[in-house]
Amino acid sequence: MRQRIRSAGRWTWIGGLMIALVVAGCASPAGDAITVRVDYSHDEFNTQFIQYFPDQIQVHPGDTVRFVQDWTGEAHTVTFGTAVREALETNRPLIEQYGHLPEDQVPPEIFEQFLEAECTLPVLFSECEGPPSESEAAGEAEAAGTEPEEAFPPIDQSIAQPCLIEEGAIPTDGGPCPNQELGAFDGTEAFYNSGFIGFETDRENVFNLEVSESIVPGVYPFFCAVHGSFQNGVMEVVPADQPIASPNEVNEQTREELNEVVEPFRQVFAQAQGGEIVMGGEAFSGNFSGLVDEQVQGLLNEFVPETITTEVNEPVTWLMFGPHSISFDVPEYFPIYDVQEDGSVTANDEIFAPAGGAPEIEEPEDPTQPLVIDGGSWDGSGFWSSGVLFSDAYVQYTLRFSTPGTYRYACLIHPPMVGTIEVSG
Ligand SMILES: [Cu+2]
Repeated sequence: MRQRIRSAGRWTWIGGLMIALVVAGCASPAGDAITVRVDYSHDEFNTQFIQYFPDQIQVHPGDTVRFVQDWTGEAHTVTFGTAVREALETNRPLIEQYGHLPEDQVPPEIFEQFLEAECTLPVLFSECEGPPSESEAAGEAEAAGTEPEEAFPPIDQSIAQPCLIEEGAIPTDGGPCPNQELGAFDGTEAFYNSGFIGFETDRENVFNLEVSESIVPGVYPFFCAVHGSFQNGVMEVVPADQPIASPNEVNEQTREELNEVVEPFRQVFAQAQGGEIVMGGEAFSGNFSGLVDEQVQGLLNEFVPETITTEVNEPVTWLMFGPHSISFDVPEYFPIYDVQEDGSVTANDEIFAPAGGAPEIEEPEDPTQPLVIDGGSWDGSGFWSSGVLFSDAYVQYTLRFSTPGTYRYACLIHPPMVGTIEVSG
């Protein structure tokens, strides 16, 4: 399934995806390394942010930068290289200037300029036509009928796994990169990709970037090859004899930036707990499955209220903002992605499809219209899932329960996102 997801009113692409993979721990944390946070889950409510915090850092040659990712269900990479540099240098200022606007308010020539650059970037689920970033293997497999129509496209292994291309083009065959030993980053590499930062803990998933002693001072942009140039940052290498911000000062800046992006979510969360939110001038009330805010490049991943009480065969309706599923009796181990013994990263197609008798998802012809689905009834036993649903507007999903009981449910692409239904007879 390929989704164009306009998150929180921004013209970006967020492959609504999640990864549950375990990789061996990286090198031990460098003592005085600068830390960049990748994504962020707030401690008062679960969130995800398709951003780096901070998105501008200064380092010295020979430094190590710790990229530390919170586990929100989303996969991210840290990707540098001369092959991606130009596109990032074009798009970063465009995003800074226009990124907060809804797509239809961005001047068409700007949008075109953005797309042209974006389409030269290797991005996991690109919507650009043809190479380089589209996995050609996906199209071929579909054409040959070897993949079910709704299956997740194959994962491009040169994005999912570490990849170093010293010179020349980035592979587009979907296979693993011949060289996965990154070594220190010297700034001359064509493609220098961390691969998916693997799951270790909720808070401490680390990619250590070693900056080479021999790197030429200057500006090195980077981005996430899962989410495209909207998730970007810049590392400035400063000569060793010039001062830069200390790791503590960087952390303080990070904290400030996080507080800033969380604040609008705090407000919409409080509204939802009160039973009503206002989005784009429209009021919505009821049960919420995920929340967004127009100002924020991110998602608030909570079911609100956390517990819903209902009666047998009474309809329960959720309003869903952002991509989510409503899933009962979830198998204990149900990763979105898995790492195979040979290191290849594979997707679990079952995550995205309806299960247990839930209706097939028909995407609306006009993606700006809400997606309204009657999920029927669940009898309280066996894995049941709405499938992962998304609409640019919102999804309205209704389900009934034919058996009294207390049921836990979850969103399959956002691991911390869980709720309870109490059904009385
Ligand atoms: Cu979710």
